[in-house]
Amino acid sequence: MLTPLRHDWQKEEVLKLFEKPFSDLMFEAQTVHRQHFDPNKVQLSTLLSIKTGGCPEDCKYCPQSVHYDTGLAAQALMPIDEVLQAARNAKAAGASRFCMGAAWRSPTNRQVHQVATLVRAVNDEGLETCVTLGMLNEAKAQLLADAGLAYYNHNLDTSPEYYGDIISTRTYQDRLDTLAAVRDAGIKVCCGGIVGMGESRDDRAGLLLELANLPQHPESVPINMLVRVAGTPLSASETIAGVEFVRTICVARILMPQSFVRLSAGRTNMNDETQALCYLAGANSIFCGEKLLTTPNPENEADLALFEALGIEPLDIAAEEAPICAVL
Ligand code: SAM
Ligand code: DTB
Ligand code: SF4
Repeated sequence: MLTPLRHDWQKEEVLKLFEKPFSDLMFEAQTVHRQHFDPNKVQLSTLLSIKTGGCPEDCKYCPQSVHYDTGLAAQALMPIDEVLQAARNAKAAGASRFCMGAAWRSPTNRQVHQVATLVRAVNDEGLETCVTLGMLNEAKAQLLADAGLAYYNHNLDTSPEYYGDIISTRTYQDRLDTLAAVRDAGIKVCCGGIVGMGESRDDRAGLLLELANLPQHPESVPINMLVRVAGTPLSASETIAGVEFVRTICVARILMPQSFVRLSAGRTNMNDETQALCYLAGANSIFCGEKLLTTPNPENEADLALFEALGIEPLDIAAEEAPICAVL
């Protein structure tokens, strides 16, 4: 029987999943994963920072905030020809989705129109589009939907309880409001968070609980491991153990059976074996390409070699509409 989609998870239930023996948790995650996806296919997205640095928000993990001196050079909105060249390169490297990120608190109307032009141009290259621009109201979300935007990324980042320790310049409710505006405009939602910011397991459970109890599960759930950037307040955070990270992936998979769970930032600090465990646990999407927004990502050759060793193939979105229901 297929695992039903639930939106009424309780914190105790989620914590009980985290506390299971690793082997039992992994088996449950794999069982759910195989009901909905081909376990040997992983979706590839590529990131491009189209407007870098100088952001007025104070997110303590972020190298792009003006509040912290990280030595990052700010850059204005990238010209369309450079964006298109990057999109073509991403497609040639096997990416099916092209994600453009801007270090804004919230885009102005003019900026939304400029990004809408980029979205149309990237769509014309035969790539799915995703953008992450900060807070949106309904009218701005609608403009992006009209341009053919497939996904909007906006993360909850952590649990409601820990959130205030990480960001003071926008509220959790602001984030939920943006997600509702995106959903109402008919754009698919990409929403996840970051682990390894000094949060407790309770907070990791709290983040996944919030995501799973949204009115509709995000189609894409990026789980980032904090990239510790010198100059940010979180640069000296204690690393999260690989097994605890894999547990987080397992629980995300169990709570949101039909969502793509993306093993996102932080892969340069993971060995092949930890990444392999993440794929076993139900992670079925990654960022490929040698840069995230401002920090490094594994080299393409390393990712391809690991895929080869594990028998994983990139998911061809055009050929196979996902998620699928595999026969057990
Ligand atoms: N400025 C927009 C916003 O925050 O809404 C969009 C870009 S912002 C860089 C997108 C996401 O990247 C953040 O929500 C956060 O989850 C993630 N991120 C930023 N810095 C990170 C880091 N050092 N390690 C892991 N994830 C990070
Ligand atoms: C997401 O959840 N992770 C990506 C994407 N959405 C925009 C961003 C990761 C950024 C890592 C730090 C950097 O490269 O600046
Ligand atoms: Fe700005 Fe986004 Fe970085 Fe926060 S995460 S400082 S909003 S770019």
